[in-house]
Amino acid sequence: MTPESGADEILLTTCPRDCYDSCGIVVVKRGGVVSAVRGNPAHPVSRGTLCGKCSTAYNREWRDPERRLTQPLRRVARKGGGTFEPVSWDAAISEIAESLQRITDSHGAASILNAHYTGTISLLAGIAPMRFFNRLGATEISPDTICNMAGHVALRYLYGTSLVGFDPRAARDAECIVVWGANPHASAPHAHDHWLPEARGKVVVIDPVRTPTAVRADIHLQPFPGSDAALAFALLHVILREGLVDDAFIAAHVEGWDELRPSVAACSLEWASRSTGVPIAAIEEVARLYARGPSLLWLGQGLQRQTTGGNVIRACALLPAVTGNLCKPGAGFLYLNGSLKQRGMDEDYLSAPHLGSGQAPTISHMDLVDALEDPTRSRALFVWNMNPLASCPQQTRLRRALEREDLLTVALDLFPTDTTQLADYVLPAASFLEFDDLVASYFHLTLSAQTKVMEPIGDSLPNQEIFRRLARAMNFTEGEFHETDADMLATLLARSGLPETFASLSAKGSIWVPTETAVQFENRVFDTPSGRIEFASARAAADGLPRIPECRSDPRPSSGNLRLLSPADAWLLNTSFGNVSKIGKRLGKATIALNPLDAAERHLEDGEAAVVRNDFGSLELQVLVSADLPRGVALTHKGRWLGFDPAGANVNVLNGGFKSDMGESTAVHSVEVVVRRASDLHARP
Ligand SMILES: Nc1nc2c(c(=O)[nH]1)N[C@H]1C(S)=C(S)[C@@H](COP(=O)(O)OP(=O)(O)OC[C@H]3O[C@@H](n4cnc5c(=O)[nH]c(N)nc54)[C@H](O)[C@@H]3O)O[C@H]1N2
Ligand SMILES: Nc1nc2c(c(=O)[nH]1)N[C@H]1C(S)=C(S)[C@@H](COP(=O)(O)OP(=O)(O)OC[C@H]3O[C@@H](n4cnc5c(=O)[nH]c(N)nc54)[C@H](O)[C@@H]3O)O[C@H]1N2
Ligand code: SF4
Ligand SMILES: [Mo]
Repeated sequence: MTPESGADEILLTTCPRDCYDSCGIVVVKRGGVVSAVRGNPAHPVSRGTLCGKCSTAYNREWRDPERRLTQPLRRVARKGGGTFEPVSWDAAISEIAESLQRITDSHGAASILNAHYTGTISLLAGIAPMRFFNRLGATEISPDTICNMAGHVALRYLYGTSLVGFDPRAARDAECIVVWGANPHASAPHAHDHWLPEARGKVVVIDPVRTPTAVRADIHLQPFPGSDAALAFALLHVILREGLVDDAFIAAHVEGWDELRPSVAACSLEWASRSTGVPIAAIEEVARLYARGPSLLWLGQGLQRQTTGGNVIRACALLPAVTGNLCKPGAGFLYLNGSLKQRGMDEDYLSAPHLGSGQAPTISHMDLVDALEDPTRSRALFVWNMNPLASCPQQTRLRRALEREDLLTVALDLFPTDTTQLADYVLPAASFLEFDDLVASYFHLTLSAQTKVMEPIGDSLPNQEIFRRLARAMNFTEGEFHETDADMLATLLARSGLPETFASLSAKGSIWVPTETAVQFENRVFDTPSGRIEFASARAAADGLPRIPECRSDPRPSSGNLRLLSPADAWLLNTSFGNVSKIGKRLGKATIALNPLDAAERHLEDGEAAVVRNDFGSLELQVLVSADLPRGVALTHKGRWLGFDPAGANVNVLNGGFKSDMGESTAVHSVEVVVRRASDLHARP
């Protein structure tokens, strides 16, 4: 790349946030110092621009030693008091190792909880720490249960995998793209800006909220949250009635159509329209368009964060197989392209499950607070790549549980967060700009280099190095704990069969794997017990679930209640960037959007303060009256930091942690609340 004026070096790297886009980045260095982090014009996704949040944060707080954690810290005084003293790495590591040994001897390693998620999705920093936890035998807080586990389980019953979706490049052959329960405007900004507008087919968005992506779509269906299985069955009903079923595809690849067909035939369009709020004519139009195909179906993660989210995904995912929109160009469905194998990456090599006994327990994030409240179940908690106090349910109880003086909490982060405030040891993690790694996008089929462009700030270290040091301090002698980052990157790439070294990949930024557009399930092999697509699943039945997806809809909220959605905010990435001043100014006060009739019924006006509450907590939010929402639905966003709210809480103070029907996964979009004028409540004696 040609250096721009005044730049003495230009480096390519990749954004490793938990985002569909995995943008390519250009880093400009002047006088040996990073002077700008921006989009790589040559990158097929970012095309020269990063999203607003990253271009803001990466050029400010993320490189600011005054804002980052720079030294290991040890708590002094009361737990949660937020007073820490700096300690050396050696002292921190040896003290933590000694405590872990003591806990293992007295209570067993299963009483050490490992809570982590996707603060970074780069491979070494995201996965290699699992070597330590597998060897230790700690209890893992099942990562995906905070996000998307219901959908994974549902798709595994049906197709045998949730991790191999359509290749987005297939859009060039698609006549129709359905975006169902995803909001790329916020969660995949470049898919919103480029991929969808450039698609030649018609775009259908199915979302209770009239999102900016829905506004731009050719057709927007606006179902009530949790009613999507009814909508899917109604679409199937039209497809069956009008002879649009692909019988040949079903005969060749599907188990259980005969079992399912009666409930499809019996699904009344009048009932479905009443349950979902979607007009019959719109259901018919989308059914015909989708069935004609070739069609792509993007199943978003918002779709399954419901008490019946597993059934919803199972029902929606019937569509590609019933209409034969699969195994051919321009067709398929996508939940996540999360298979690292597809990109040639050996995940087991990185996480080394063989180091454990194979019986390491896991528990759901929905049950984390129960485990933390019980000193017989939890003696220590590790938190890395995550800010659970802000992102997990049962916030009030969680805070109290984290205040337990007899719980050893070790938190790794780039910044002092709501969660690190409650830790015993806070360990400074290096940012993605400060070490080499690899990033595999979970949407586009890219493999990218995350290239070190500057030295770690202060004494910070990459996650994998912190756990390597802890492993050695605990006398874990296995070779895995002696491999350097460079060793691991070289091994990963050597095993991938790709003609790349880290240096060659870093020079390119990103490559496509495979080079040409992939056809989903091209070999027509499905990793289910029958080897076919299982509409009827004996495995689901054995797990206590219905054998076939059910035509049903969540009941509407009880009288006076609203269903509260809290999806991704365009200016936050989960909780990341909640501490970025410029973004905070832009975000302003946290809002709750209400349909004009719901607002009027509560005598609430735009801009007024509302108290939002339920059995789990209460939160003051500013009312935003918006015709973009159906009646009965309220909208706020996830990711605010508690420390920036006058009451020290965010939306998860309202989340009771109810589970979805599959995978013990979050049902956060099923939360119900009562909304009232704050002034009425304050006026009360
Ligand atoms: N109400 C509500 N709550 C939700 C959701 C919702 O829709 N509504 N969504 C849920 C979903 S989908 C998810 S995925 C979770 C996400 O919840 P979290 O995983 O808690 O959110 P993140 O912001 O991704 O947390 C990442 C933390 O990792 C830190 N980090 C970044 N890079 C590194 C690194 O290299 N090393 C270390 N050690 N730390 C790093 C960041 O500074 C940040 O503090 O939230 C869930 N919570
Ligand atoms: N800017 C930004 N980008 C992000 C994130 C972020 O926090 N901020 N988070 C990242 C993470 S961890 C994840 S998991 C993804 C999530 O990104 P998405 O897959 O887009 O999921 P959500 O943002 O949870 O919700 C998407 C849409 O689902 C809709 N929805 C909610 N309930 C229902 C329902 O019952 N039916 C239907 N049809 N739609 C429903 C919501 O109104 C919302 O518009 O985004 C990633 N990208
Ligand atoms: S968060 Fe997403 S859109 Fe923003 S720079 Fe990173 S990958 Fe790109
Ligand atoms: Mo997520």
